[in-house]
Amino acid sequence: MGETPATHRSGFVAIVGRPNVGKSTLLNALVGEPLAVATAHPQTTRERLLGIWTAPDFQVVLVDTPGIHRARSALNRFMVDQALRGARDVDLVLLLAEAPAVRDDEQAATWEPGPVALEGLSAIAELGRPIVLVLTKIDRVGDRRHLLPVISAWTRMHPFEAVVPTSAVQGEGLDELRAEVVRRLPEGPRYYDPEQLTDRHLRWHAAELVRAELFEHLGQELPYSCAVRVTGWREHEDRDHVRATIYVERDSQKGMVIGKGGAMIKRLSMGARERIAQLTGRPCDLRLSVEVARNWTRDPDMLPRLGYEDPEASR
Ligand SMILES: Nc1nc2c(ncn2[C@@H]2O[C@H](COP(=O)(O)OP(=O)(O)OP(=O)(O)O)[C@@H](O)[C@H]2O)c(=O)[nH]1
Ligand SMILES: [Mg+2]
Repeated sequence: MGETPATHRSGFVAIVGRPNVGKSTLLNALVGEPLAVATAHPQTTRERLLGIWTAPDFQVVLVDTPGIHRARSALNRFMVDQALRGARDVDLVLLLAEAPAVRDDEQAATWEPGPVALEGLSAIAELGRPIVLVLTKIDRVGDRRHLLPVISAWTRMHPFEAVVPTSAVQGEGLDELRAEVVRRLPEGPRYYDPEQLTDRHLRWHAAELVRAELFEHLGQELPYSCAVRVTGWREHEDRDHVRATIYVERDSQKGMVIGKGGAMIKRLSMGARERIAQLTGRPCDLRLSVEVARNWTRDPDMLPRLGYEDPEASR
């Protein structure tokens, strides 16, 4: 594992916030690898994922989480539960909020976080861990001076440890964020081998990459009705043979995923195969099939059968 200096720091740091604020993108930017699927669609992330960020003098175990929202279906309740579990017992929480698009000084001076954002803050604050507020997507803020009143408005809501404006896409603010995180971690050893990047198996990541393709090609609604499981993985000479099943909620959705003459499933399979090959560094043959798991997003008994089950929940 290699020697670590006596002052080595380590700990668990949760990344939480509303859907689509840039949690998965930030995890990827910090670790420097595309570990978590990030898309333009809210509620992309469904499960916790550990991203292991190792440097000579620290190891930060980042916890990516689903967006906190008002959940109705069984799947959405599972997602919010995953987010809150992710922020429990960590050394530090990064609460992400998008830097608001304000037009002028007056709008900036009177801006306040909305009620749903504040609900998210109070759910996290209840867990009692120290919180750093991370303002995201500042590359979209025309006049950076407008960030100051926004930061003041947030700090009136909670005694944050620090507030760090960032743009994960442009790499801005990440050095400052790293410094704010590492100085708050206790001295301690590495928890994971520095070669290890996540806590998930290759199969899990492959299923996520198929989901990323679904978000890219299936329109606005359908991806939310889909779950993906990898059902087979065989290494044969220089390539992997992977089988995966896409579960949908209704018969009509099955037709949409397959497409006319199988055009859509072919397209999905080609895209996902590329993504999996990039992950493994080897060519991949991917066989996708589609099955109906009727109303699975609303049926708490179905979720574990499709892989949505927290190992800690049953302990
Ligand atoms: N302009 C800009 N866009 C960003 C930035 N960070 C993330 N995004 C975009 O915001 C969208 C959502 O990003 P994600 O990382 O998937 O957000 P998330 O918080 O993980 O979303 P959920 O998993 O759905 O809760 C994607 O289209 C990203 O490309 C940023 O720094 N600047
Ligand atoms: Mg995400």
